Amino acid sequence: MSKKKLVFSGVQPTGNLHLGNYLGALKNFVSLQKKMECIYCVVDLHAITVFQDPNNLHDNVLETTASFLATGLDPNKSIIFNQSSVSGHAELAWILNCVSRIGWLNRMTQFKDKAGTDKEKASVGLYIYPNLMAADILLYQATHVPVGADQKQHLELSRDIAQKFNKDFNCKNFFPLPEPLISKNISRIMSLRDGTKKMSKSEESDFSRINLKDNADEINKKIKKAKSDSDVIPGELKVLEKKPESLNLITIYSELTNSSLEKTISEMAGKEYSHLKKKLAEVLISEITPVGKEIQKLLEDKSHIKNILKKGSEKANIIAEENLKNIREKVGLI
Ligand code: AQP
Repeated sequence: MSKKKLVFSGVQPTGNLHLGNYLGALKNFVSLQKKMECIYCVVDLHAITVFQDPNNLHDNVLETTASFLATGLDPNKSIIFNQSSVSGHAELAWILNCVSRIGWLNRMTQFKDKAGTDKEKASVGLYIYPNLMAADILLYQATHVPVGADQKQHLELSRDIAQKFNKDFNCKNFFPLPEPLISKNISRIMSLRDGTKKMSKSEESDFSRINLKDNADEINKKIKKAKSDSDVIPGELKVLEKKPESLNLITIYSELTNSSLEKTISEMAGKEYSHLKKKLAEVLISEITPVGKEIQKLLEDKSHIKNILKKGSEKANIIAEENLKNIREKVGLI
């Protein structure tokens, strides 16, 4: 099998995409599409590891695809499709369920976070979610996976699974070991209400995140209400690190203005947070609201979006089937 560079990544259609998805994943997806072959997937099978209302799920798949397109993903350059339309994901996931070890899954912190205190009631799907993620990547022999830092542990598991498969079936280098591509500055965008939690679609309070579809008014309100500090902005990173909400606002501002964190801190040192918030709302409005408007516009023609997904899944299926043929052979399946 060829070991050329190939990017794979996915986003769950679990609701409005937000600034964390945008800075942690989508922006990176778009820049990679200029340099490498890329496959971007709306991972609907991952979404149902937590119950989704079927009508909402259907709409969210279309909206997530529209968000891909609105941020600049081009279906003529990248393969864009939804996971459940290529059955190879589920088939390989089963094979990898038999390669992956219970002890490895028990170490996954995302399961612990998402399952909460009553783990017995979490779905089995949520528990084995990382094996499906490994299948997503390995099905295409992907070599690079752009993700936010929250997914680093799952990526490491994918590498362990790939390595064990290669060893168990005596096929050295059969699966490439996928490399995570994690942006250094903005690996994790945190909640606007609690700087120790990541910004997330499923967080109850809408004030915890900036959604890609928020209008200028909503962005202004959310940034004004964002937790910060009564002191002026400190000039040292060490001091800011003890104030996670403040550091988060400065990190977002520095990312959106393409400036280094150090430069932004020295520019803001000694100023009131209201000054930072005003500037931050301005840059957010100028970068995010055009994306939101484009999402709305794309959603007016759902058949166009469905058509893009259909064409993408046809292309993805060809690659998946060819790889699956070899995988079945290695495992001894007829
Ligand atoms: N806060 C974040 N900061 C940086 N990157 C983030 N990503 C998600 N949140 C942040 C990255 O976005 C990509 C798609 O994530 P996902 O939607 O598939 O799953 P998730 O990480 O579980 O995102 P959410 O918003 O927290 O969804 P829910 O609430 O449904 O679980 C990934 O590359 C992720 O790293």
